[in-house]
Amino acid sequence: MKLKLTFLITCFTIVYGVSQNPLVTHIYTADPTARVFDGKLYLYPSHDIVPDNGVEAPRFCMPDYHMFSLENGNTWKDYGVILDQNEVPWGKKNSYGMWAPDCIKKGNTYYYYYPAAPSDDSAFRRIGVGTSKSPTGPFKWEKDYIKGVSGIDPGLLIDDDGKAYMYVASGKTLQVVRLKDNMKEIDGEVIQIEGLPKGYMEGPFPFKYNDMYYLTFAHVFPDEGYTIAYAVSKNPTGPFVYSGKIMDNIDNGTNHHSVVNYNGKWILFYHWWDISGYNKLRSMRADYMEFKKDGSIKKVKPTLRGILNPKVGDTIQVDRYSDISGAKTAFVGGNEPKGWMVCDTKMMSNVRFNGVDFGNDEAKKLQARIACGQRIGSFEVRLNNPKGKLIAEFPVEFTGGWNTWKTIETDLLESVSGIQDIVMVFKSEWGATKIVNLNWLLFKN
Ligand code: FUB
Repeated sequence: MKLKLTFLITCFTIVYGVSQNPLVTHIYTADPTARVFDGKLYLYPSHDIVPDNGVEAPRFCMPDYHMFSLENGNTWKDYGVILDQNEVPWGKKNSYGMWAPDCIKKGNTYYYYYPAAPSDDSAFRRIGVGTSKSPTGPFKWEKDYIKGVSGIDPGLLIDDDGKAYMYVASGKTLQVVRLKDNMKEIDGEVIQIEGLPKGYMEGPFPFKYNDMYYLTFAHVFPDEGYTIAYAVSKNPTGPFVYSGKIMDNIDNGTNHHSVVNYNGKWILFYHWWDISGYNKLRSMRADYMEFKKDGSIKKVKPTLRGILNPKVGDTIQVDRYSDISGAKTAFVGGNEPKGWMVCDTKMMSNVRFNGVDFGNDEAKKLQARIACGQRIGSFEVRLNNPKGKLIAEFPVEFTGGWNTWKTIETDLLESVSGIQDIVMVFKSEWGATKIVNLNWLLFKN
């Protein structure tokens, strides 16, 4: 555990992440709200940290917000801190309670909603708002919180008629309130949402699909723990009909999500604790989501692979596989930057990684980052399945040990175009249980 906790973290103003799950590895991020503005994908998560020595922090230690955008189809750009807890005009200082935010566009203005502990102690969390002409800020923060409503996890919906609704979680239930045109004041009473199941709920995220209102939320089943669930209604304020789970419990302390349609595909963003091994230090993830013909949502299976397509020139973290057989993954050691590797590669074990974008026959060479403590065997890269077209082959070489890393390179045997699934097949003598440790692959032109 200690090893995992020391895994991170230096925070730069702008950095780039990777295209698999978890989405970023340089800081802990939770509660991802994804939004598409003018065709570009943005993420507005919260930020978990390890408290500094001597700092009295609540169980979730959350001092500020970062935000991210998707660049070049496969990397996440971090814009740094967009709001610090001690810049909240109405907030209690050093309360480390900057929980799940949201951002929405109305007209030409972006409105960023966030919960924080108020200095007047009038509620556990109040909700503040900031405005900007850009989805990436800087935001101008309102001097006071939104009066007449309290709670956590604001989730926003702007209906087709331009009316705005804010959903919040408060007191284990979910509420909704209409906002005035200025988006900074409530319009009418806070409404308790009817038709939802029993059990603790939080993280309401609304969206509209085929003229139905979908309210998705984190829901704690007594014997299962956190799930992601949804309910539907013909009216934004309900009553809603509980319609089932979008994601089962994934052995996490919390789960919190958002749903977005990006380039014609539905994506569920959520969090887990892949890097830290501790459920208060979370990391954003994403997987594709599908609707059935009747409008119900197919349950999403969490994957390591995630959603994006690495291109020629990108590092492919094969330990974030689509499928694995006869091999394992573990944290890398030795002279390697932190990350994961494929290891314990038995004779004929294989790892599949779907969706590599080869462009128009752009790749001519392939690099592999390996560590190897023996000299016998090879590994192949094939298309589609373990017996598919062979596109590259590496004899293994002794690198100095199972934690001593080296980059090796070979020419591609075939021309490859378009988006392809690749499969790495490990070969040696029958009975071999450790052929090579593989960290990443990189196709080059
Ligand atoms: O991240 C802090 C809190 O944990 C969020 O507000 C909840 O939804 C849960 O994820």
